[in-house]
Amino acid sequence: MTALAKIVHTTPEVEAEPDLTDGFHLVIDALKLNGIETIYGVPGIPITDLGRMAQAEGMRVISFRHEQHAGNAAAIAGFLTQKPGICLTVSAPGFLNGLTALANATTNCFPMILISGSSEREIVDLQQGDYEEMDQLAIAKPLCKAAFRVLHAADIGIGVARAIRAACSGRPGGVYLDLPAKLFAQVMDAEAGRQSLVKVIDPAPAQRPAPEAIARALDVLKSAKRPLIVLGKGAAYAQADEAIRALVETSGIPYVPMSMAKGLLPDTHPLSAGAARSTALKDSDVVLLIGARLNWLLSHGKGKSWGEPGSTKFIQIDIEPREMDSNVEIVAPVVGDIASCVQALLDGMGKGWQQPPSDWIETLKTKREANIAKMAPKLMSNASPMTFHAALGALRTIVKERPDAILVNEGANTLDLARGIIDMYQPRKRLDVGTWGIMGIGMGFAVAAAVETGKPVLCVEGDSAFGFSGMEVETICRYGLPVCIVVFNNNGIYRGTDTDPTGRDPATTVFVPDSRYDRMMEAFGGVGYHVTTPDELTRAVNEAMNSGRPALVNAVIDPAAGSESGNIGSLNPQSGIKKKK
Ligand code: ADP
Ligand code: TPW
Ligand code: MG
Repeated sequence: MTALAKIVHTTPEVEAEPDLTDGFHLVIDALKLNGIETIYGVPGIPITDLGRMAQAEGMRVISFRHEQHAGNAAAIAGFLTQKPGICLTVSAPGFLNGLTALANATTNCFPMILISGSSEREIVDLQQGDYEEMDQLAIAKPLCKAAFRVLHAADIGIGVARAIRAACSGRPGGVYLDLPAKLFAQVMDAEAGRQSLVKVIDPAPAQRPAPEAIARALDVLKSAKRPLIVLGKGAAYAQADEAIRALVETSGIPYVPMSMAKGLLPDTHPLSAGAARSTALKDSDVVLLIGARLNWLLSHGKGKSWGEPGSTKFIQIDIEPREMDSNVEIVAPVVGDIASCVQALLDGMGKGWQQPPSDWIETLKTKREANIAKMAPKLMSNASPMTFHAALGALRTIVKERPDAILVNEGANTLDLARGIIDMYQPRKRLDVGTWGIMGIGMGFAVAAAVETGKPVLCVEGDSAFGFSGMEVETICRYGLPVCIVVFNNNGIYRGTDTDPTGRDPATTVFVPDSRYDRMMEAFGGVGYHVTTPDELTRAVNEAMNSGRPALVNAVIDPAAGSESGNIGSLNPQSGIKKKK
């Protein structure tokens, strides 16, 4: 059903007026026509009624406490569904709050559309000081893939269509759509309005790779003695799960998953080299990148994570041609969508494909088993307070028993150690801080993961990380979402043991010691748990996840256990000035 509004009431004496529609209803109709059923946002002038009307028209409108979290929800909804997630905000400050999420979505190649109300062009452009005045379009432009403004109700259909296509096609990303307040109230004939809407046909068309590119890639792969596949979150996004599994298994090439590609094949797969990552990167001679960029997370494809310069050849599958050679030479660029490219490689391998030399497979298997064995006793520790490893050992078992649950993860030690310790078994079940290592995605991702998939969500949060979006526990309670948050409470950022050398203030990295985050959840009617041992943690999380109700487990972690910046301490600049002894 469309949302035609009878704006003008007819009376018996007056000739019947034509049916009318307005900007509000056209925005809703345009979204619904394109299969978009959910909006994440924060209400206020001029979009309060848009949210109300969208709800009345049957859309799901999830209201947050802060736009950044609504934006993060929209972004991860985009990642999970391949449809742009919608974030709706008010003008200037609400827009700016949402902008961080839009920029982060663009950086991570997640399709989303930030729709912000704005104040009147006439006043903004003359800088006459309107309510929440800001040139939002100009500010958004450098931070997203595309930015559009609609001034006439008759253009809403095409504006929404452009935004959807820009977000989803090619490399996905964030799009900004500026809707000035006056637009919402503009009235037009309902039939003309209906005609003006555009249903985007095939928003992300298949982009088939050139046959020469596939032949070149296969030649390079065939020449490899120690080949490796790196799966990135682009591969997870592409939803080409069966083809990717077939490529790995047919080729017999070991693979390393990037963080959000974990579970594309189960981490326990015999060809997974995740637990032998360092050896796999360093010793491989040919690397096939599938939806993974050679950015800082892969040491830019050079340096000490990799073999001698020139000893590793890269083949790269990516939909974005300009990604090729961005850091090092790509000897076989394969430009196209992952589903098509992977299928073309598989077809080209045919029956006569030679599996990689067995000594390479054995090397990685031995390394992987050694690393797993080395880790095992740490995961069993019963020390109190808990170490990160012991607490994560407990959660690892829970995730193994609940493979369809979605894991949201942020923090420093809490992130890096969870990524290594918690095995994933299904695609798109691990959502985390992504390309920027951004703190604050936790609750927004959790809300959207629950709303979009209906699956239970387990959030594993550093106490600092949680604080960035913690107020959204109210949102989680309000919508009664099946989200269990575990706060790894080590009293601070990285550690809880630092002190101010002058003795005046708390150190910059510490929080109120022994805080009870569980009580935040109780404040809004959810269930709080306070746990100090792995057994208590296991019991609490199982109880919470069985109940399907919002819960927060305050897990006490040894404040001395963490390391500075988790695994990336080496990125910290060091002062050139020697400390006086
Ligand atoms: P990770 O952080 O997991 O290494 P990145 O975000 O760096 O992953 O890389 C994801 C890459 O995937 C981007 O370069 C993006 O262009 C690409 N990508 C996203 N979707 C597709 C797709 N459907 N087909 C091909 N490439 C894609
Ligand atoms: C938006 C810098 C990286 S990790 C982190 C901060 C503040 C928090 C680490 O403490 P936490 O984890 O979560 O308690 P743990 O287990 O090590 O104690 N602002 C933004 N993003 C980032 N990445 C930072 C600051 C940072
Ligand atoms: Mg901490």
